[in-house]
Amino acid sequence: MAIDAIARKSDHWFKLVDVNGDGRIQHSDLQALADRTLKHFGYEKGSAKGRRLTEAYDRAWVSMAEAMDADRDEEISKEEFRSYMENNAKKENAEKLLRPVTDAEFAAADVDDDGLLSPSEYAKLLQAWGLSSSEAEKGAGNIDTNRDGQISSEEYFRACRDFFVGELTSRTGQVFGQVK
Ligand SMILES: [Ca+2]
Ligand SMILES: [Ca+2]
Ligand SMILES: [Ca+2]
Repeated sequence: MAIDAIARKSDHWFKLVDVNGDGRIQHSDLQALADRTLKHFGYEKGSAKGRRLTEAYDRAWVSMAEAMDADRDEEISKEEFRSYMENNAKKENAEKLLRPVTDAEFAAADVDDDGLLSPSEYAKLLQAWGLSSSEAEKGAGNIDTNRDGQISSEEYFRACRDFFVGELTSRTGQVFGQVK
């Protein structure tokens, strides 16, 4: 994939996750993102969905630090993240690294517990991450690959995976809002 496309995707995602806006990703950014998501959906931290999301993000931080924090300063810089995306983001690793996170996010967003995300449930998840409702709606339409009007956990996982390891297309470029 073109280096430019990877840099654009990396920087887009980075900005969403760098909650405190200091240009680096720390464990506290992921904790803040989990807290914000739970608050947005109205779950207590100690609820089943709350614990699941918090634990998934805590584990994600450990995996991310291991894979990306090259200088071991407990922070992931933009450069470290880009370098990971350029050199090490592989489809075959996505199942192990990403699935626990996407499943926990999916469960949090599946408000009516029917095992599927409606476009509005999905949009609510993206809004929790700071995206506008129109961006969120666009994202939902692109992830629903079988066009049944609902997002399955598999569709959600694949969309996130393809965002990280796939080509930058009109589908993958909108999973977390439009990549500029
Ligand atoms: Ca930060
Ligand atoms: Ca670092
Ligand atoms: Ca649902």
